[in-house]
This record gives sequence, C-alpha cells and structure tokens, in this order.
Amino acid sequence: MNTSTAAPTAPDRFGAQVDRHLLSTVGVTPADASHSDIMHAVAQVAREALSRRWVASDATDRKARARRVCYLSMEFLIGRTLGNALAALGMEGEAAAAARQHAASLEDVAATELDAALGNGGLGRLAACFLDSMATLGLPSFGYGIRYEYGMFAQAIAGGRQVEHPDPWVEDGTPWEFPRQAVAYPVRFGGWVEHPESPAAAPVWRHAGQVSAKAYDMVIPGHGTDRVSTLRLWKAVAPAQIDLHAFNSGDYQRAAEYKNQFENISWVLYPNDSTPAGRELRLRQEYFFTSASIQDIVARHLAEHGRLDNLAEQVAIHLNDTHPAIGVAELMRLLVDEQRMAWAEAWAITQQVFSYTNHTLMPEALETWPVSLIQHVLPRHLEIIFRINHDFLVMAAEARPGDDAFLRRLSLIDEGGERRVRMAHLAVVGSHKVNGVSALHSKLLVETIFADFARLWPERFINITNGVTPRRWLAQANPGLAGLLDRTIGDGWRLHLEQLAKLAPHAENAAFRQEFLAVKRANKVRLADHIRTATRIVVDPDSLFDVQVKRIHEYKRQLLNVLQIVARYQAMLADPEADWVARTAIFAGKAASSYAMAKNIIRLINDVGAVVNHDPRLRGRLKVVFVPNYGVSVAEVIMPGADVSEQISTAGTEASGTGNMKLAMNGALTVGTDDGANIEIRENVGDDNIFIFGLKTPEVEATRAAGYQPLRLYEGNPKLKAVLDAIAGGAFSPDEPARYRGLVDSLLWGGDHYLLLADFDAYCEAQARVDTLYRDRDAWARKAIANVAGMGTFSSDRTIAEYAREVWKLPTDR
Ligand code: GPQ
Repeated sequence: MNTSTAAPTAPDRFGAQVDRHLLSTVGVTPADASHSDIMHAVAQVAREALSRRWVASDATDRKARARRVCYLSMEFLIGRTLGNALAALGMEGEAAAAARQHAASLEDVAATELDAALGNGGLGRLAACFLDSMATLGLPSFGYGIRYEYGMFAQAIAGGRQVEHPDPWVEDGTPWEFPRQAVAYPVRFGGWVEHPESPAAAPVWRHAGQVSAKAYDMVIPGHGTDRVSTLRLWKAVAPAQIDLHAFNSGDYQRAAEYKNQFENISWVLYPNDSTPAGRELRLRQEYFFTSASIQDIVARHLAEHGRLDNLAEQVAIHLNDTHPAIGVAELMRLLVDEQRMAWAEAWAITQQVFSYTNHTLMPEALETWPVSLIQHVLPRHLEIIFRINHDFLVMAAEARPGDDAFLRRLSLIDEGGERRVRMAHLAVVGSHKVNGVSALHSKLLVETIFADFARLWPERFINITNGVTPRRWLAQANPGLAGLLDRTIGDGWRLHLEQLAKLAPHAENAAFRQEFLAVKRANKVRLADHIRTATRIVVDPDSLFDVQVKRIHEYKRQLLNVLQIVARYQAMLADPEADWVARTAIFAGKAASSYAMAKNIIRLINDVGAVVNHDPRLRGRLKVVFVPNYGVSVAEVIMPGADVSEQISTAGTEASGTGNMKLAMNGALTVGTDDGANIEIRENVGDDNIFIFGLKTPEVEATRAAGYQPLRLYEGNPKLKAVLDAIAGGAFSPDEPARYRGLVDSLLWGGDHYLLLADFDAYCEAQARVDTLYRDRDAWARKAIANVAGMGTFSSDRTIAEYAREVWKLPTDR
C-alpha cells in the first residue's frame, strides 16, 4: 500500500544502516547482535525516517498556519511501536530482510520491545487508536499526556492470584522518544491569591511550589501518507535552583526529598479503571499535564499569530474524559490573569476551544474533588471555578426562574455534605460540544447524568461511536487474515475499512470459507502456543475458543461467564458420554490493585480452571485458562485466535467497548448484551450473525425498581442453585472451602447489583445456540465472514473523521 513513502531504501542499504546502528548506537558487533540489539538498531533506522516526516509535517503546518487539534488524555495505551512504524514507513520488507541477515525473524525481533503501557484499558487504548487515525487522516494534531516512568503494572498469577509487578518501561530508554530540551514550562501549586486594590490589576497567585514540565515527543506516523502526528508527553522535573541551596549546604537528603516531592508527579500511572482516585497526587498529575499542555498551545499560538483573540479559530482542545477538565479554569487563568484579557472575551474563547468526551455513566466513576483540596492545591483555579459557576447559575436561573432544585443539580459545586467540585459539570459548561462513545451511551447521557444540561443546551450533546485502528488490530495483529483480505478484496481496506463490505459475497464461496477457517486455525495455534508458554496449560486449537478479555470489573460480569462455565461442567459430568462441543474459555485482564472483589474473581477463574482442566471425565473437552498480563501485545495474539467474543456487561453499563470491535473484526462471533457498541455491531453484522441475550436497559431499570430478589431466582432455579452451591461450598477451593462464600453471598444477599442471576438462563441459552452453530463449521464460517464484512464502520478513521467534522471543525484528507 505505501505508495506515498519517500525514496525507498535499497535492502542492502537498509541492512547497512542497521549494522551501522548496531555498532554506533547499540554498541555491539553486528555478528554478535541479539534479537533485542537488532530491534534497537532497526528502530533507529525507522526513527530517522520518522524524524524526517515529523520535520516536514511541522514545517507544512507552520507555514499554512494550520488549525490544529490537541487531544488531552491522562492515558495513551500504545503498546509496541516497531511493527506499526515499519508498516507506516513501508519498510517491513527491508527490515525483515535485515533481520534475516542476522538469522532472526522480524517477528522475534519485534517481540523484544517493551509495551508502552501508559494507560489502563479502553480509554487509554482509544486515545492511541485516535492518534493513529489523526495522523492517517492528515490532521494537524497533538496528543498531550504524561510520560509516566512506570506504566500499567505487569500482572503475574501466583497460586491463582494476581500479583502486581512494577513496569519501568523507560528505565533503559526507548528508541522512540525525542526529548525536547528547549520545551519546558513551569507548573505551580499551592499558596494563596492576592487581589490588588486596583481593579485594573490582575490577581496574583503566590504559589508555594513549582515544578518544570519537560517535553518528550513521540512521532505517530500516518499510514498511506507522509504526515505524522505528535504525542507530547510531559515529565516533571524539580527546577534546578530549588535544590541548589540544600545541596550547597550539604543537606543531600533534604534536597533529594524536596526533589522527589515534585518529580513524583510523573512517576506512576494510577492503575484504576473508571474509579476516581481520591488522592492529592492524582489531582496534581491532572493539573500538571493539563497546564503544561495549555501553556504549550498558547505559546505556539503566540509564536505563530502574535495575538490571542483568534485562538479559537486556530485550536481545538479535546478533553478525554474529565481528567484534564481543570484545563477550562487553566485557560481562563492564562488568558485573564497572565494575558490580561477581559473575562467575557476569555470565556467566549474558552467555550469555543474546548470539547469533551464522556466515557462512563456510572455515578461512582464520575470525578469530583473536595473544594478544600482544590483550595489547597490550586487556590486561583478555585476562584475561577466559582466565578464560572456563578455566571452559569445566573444564566440557568433566567432559563428556569424559581427552580432551586434545578440549579442545585446543575451547579459545578456539589453542596450535599463535604463541598466538592463536579469535574464533569465543569467540562460540560466549558465546552461547545460534549459526546458519548456509542449511540446508547450518548442517549443515556442526555437522559440521565446530563439531562438538565441537555435541557439548557440540546445542541451541545452529540454521539460519536468509538472505533479502532485497522492497521494495528487487523493488518498487524492478524497477518494471515490481512493477506487473505488483500488477495480477495484488494488492500484498500487498511485506509478505507468500509471496503470490508466487499467480503460479504465471498461467504457464499466454499473454497473461500475453507481458506478463512484455515487462517483462523493458524491463529488459534499461535494463541494456544502463547497459552502454553504463559500458563503451561495445553489447549486444543480445534476446540471453540471462547474469549473474555478486558479489565476485571463487576459490571463487565466475568463472574456470569464463570457461572455459565460451572453449569456446563456440571452438565458434562451428569452426562459425560453426550456429544459436547469442546470449548476453551479464555480470560485475561487486570484488576485494580485495590479492588478486592475483582481480584477474587481472578482467583475463582484460576481455581475453576485448576479443577476442570484436570478432570479426566471431561476428556479435555472443557478448559479454562487465565492468560496473565493482558495488554496491547497480548491482545494482538488473542484477538485473531478467538471464535467467540464475550461482551456481557449489564445493559446500560458499558459505555461502548472497543474489544468487542477488535474481536468481531477478526472474525469472532459476539455473545453479548444489548449494551454499548454491541448494539451497533448487531446493526452492522445482522441479527443472524450475533448472539444477543438478556435484559435490555429499560428492563434492567424496571427489574431493580420492582425490588429485585436474587434469592428467589436461586431458590427457583435448580441449575443456578447447583452452580452457586458448588462455588460457595468449596468445590473449586477444596483446600479452603469457605473461600468463595463471600462472593456468592454478595450475589444472594448483597443485592446482585449487576443482575447476574437475572441474566443467567438467557446467557446459558445463548451459549447453547453457540454450540449448535459451532457443530456446523461451514455455517459458522459464513457468520464469521459476515462479521468481518460488517465491521467497516468501526474504524477509528470513521470516528476521527466525525470528530474533525462535527467537533473540531478541521478539514481531513478524506
Ligand atoms: N473507560 Cl470512565 C475506561 O477504560 N476507563 C475509564 O476510566 C472510563 C471509561 C472505557 C469504557 O469503560 C468503555 O466502555 C469505552 O469503550 C472506553 O472507555 C473508550 O471510550
């Protein structure tokens, strides 16, 4: 595909460059180079080409005075870079040849790269897919985030339990970053605010401490274009003069402590997924990267335009969830206090500049900060937030005179109990567009948490359904299927995923179905190899690979999957001679380190596996495996090898999901609830090619409202009762029979908030339909092909084109 690439490097020249870097950059004799050495040397060759593209893109945008989008995100879950960079640069062939000259495969070489895991889950991975699409669509764009020294923890499983290990991914350096020595901004914290007598003078923030934000850039290459995007990550560094005094007086320890107190801001990623981390350090992280990014944006704008009144014409700033929402107050502070702009003008600009994506409806996941904490950390911002709130509530009161409850619900300040700042409200009030991430989620947003805002500003709220980049999740992860697609429908799908629709008629071709199944079989063998290496469990590639991979969370209902597996186990034992479809249940995902219930679910999965996998009566027809350390690179092995994709969240809880898209795109059939993007996947692949089951969102609400009684279901359903009794009675924890009593009690007596028992029968019934279909491999292949063919709309290129058009007002190359 890469027709646009600059002068191709001759293979021998590429090999020579690799050897030169082995010697000069890595420091080894080319003949002695390890796989990792070769990876570093090849990366250096790619880096040079990326740098050339970066310089050219930057010059073009400056010259054109291009309008830019800046995507602010706490998380970017990038994974490995080499394969993607080589594909974008059109250098895969040459790199493979160079690797071969060193008796290595490019695959083995690439596998030595550490994942950049600067994110937790879907939200962070979405940001990484967006960067890929912004570059590919040629958008003048920046991603802004934090250069965490420690990314997402590495997960090991010991004795069935999750063990967390630190992830010092950048300890030995990464070939992909460009430290920008000259780009640094001061970020201040604490202290108090002085208000000069003269109203003409600006308030003065007498801060208590200051840290320097230093820029490290990563170049994000576009595909099928020479354009690139920039991911600018900030590292916190204590200003040099700060510790000088202590060092000079010989007090090294105090100097080091002082330094740490500031530099710890960019040390670790918070390993929480959709729960607000109520820690001061988290607030400091949020402000740190947001302030540095907005200072950078303002400085660039001033350098190019020399004035700020046209800022909104030149820049769009996007808030990836509320983590950077403090940016609304920060831009106001920069414009009003530092640039001396009038409040009203600054506010008009701010609202035009910002836009905001919400990624969850769950009330416990919405960020709020105690007023007292913001007062302590960001005193001037608190004043600004109060003034924004005041003006806003005056406006709202005019819209609905006399309705105090309305104003209380809208206020940026939650006054019930300890006063808290509602960051989502700040983001909504400060933005001109607010979107959810799937049709259902966006509809629920304006019906629930943002209903009052939607009454005031209906045109502000829109939907933009998520997508994933087909370059990583199809071309790179699944070369077998990619090759088959290229031969069958041409290679245009990489940049125009809607072309997958051309695959549909080929489902009628028996020879094509055989080829398709052969690709899947090979991917399952690769996955089985990974499972054996990672868990020492041997699984049969001819069994149905049933995959649930995502963060471990009660609402995602991995536990419902376990209940279904135990029911199957019991049914198999009751009738061992029946013709059971052989199945391998594959789980992967991390639990937040503080989330005891999620960790217990991981343990239960492993405990069930330990019993089931060794029960001779099953004769290998049921296996349960937990693949450790789920992340981008592990996902790249799992997605292509899946037959079934489990997307079984309680309806109304999963904002969108993106793993659902990756799996269906790779030919897995979805077993899912009527939730998030599952609904749109169904609309695109067709009702006959997906297994939707269970309560729908209004039924979930009705069930709860009617006084849901899980105990009744347990008592009235012998199959369900047998499952829960076995787990609670220690059938899977014989060494500690009471281990899962509490877990089962949380369902029976604790209310079963996510309605596992209510959906149990429907889920088992859907799984029975899956078995029936899987017996007919040819019929299965038709449906799997229909899934691939129907996934064209779920490219992040489509998503980003919608943002560009409807939110950022940017022209795209499309
Ligand atoms: N999501 Cl609020 C996260 O991964 N982390 C978060 O903190 C929040 C949301 C996910 C969400 O659960 C998925 O349904 C979405 O597909 C994903 O964000 C991207 O929008």
